[in-house]
Amino acid sequence: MRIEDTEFFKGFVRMADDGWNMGWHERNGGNLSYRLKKEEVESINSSFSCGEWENIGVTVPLLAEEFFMVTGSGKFFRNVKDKPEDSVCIIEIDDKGEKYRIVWGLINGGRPTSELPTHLMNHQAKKRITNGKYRVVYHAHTTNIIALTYILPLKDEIFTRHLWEMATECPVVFPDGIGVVEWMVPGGRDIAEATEKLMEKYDAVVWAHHGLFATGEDFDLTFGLMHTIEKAAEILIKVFSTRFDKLQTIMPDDFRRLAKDFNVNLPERFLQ
Ligand code: 2HA
Ligand code: ZN
Repeated sequence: MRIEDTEFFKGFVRMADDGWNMGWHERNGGNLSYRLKKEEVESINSSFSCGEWENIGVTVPLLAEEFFMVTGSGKFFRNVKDKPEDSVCIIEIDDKGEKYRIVWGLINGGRPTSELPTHLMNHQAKKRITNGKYRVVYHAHTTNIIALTYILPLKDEIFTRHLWEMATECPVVFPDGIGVVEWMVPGGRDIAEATEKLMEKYDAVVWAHHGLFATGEDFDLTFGLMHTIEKAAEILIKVFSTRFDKLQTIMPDDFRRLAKDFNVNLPERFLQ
């Protein structure tokens, strides 16, 4: 079977395009991953061609020998629909959960999403807790959730309660609440571990001044959770009418740490 003709592939591409159309994926912002079912792998593995094994950066033994479809690092959600073979890939995890290799996609080169450690640690936690039911992890730069991280205390209880108040369906859609991670350098093990810890309790975790992670059983439920939370945040922003001062923000030293990790030059005159 052609990979492009499978239901999971079509669902993945449609979800990426929906996210783009929501305005949550400026430039290369955001990332998406899906854990394939055994029968899905068997239906397509004749078209695999295996790359080199690479370190994941975290260890995920519970995901040994699993396959994931993931967006590529530096790739734009805007292009997934028209150029999926350039924008996404399928990866295989090794038998120890320490390495991955690309088996399909990213035909013009590249790597899986820079947030692969967070995606895989979230998948590992959810696979364990839900007995394998959850298969999707989604990260988006949701405008109104990000705005709220400048004006609300960064506490699970406060974010959850405010968002629950914004629409009656909210406590029904996310009864366990949502978690909040304070500002951290993205892309590494520390933020992956902090997020995973909260994903043991919640299906969605806010990254302060950055975006939101959502997890779920399938594409519909995961996209729906992201959409519901972001819509509640939009209502709250409208209610507040932006009358607060910022309670916290990204600090000069944080920008300096970011510059170091991401190898960019941020002139000091902007950081005084
Ligand atoms: O560039 O969203 O968090 C992808 C991201 C990093
Ligand atoms: Zn991001």
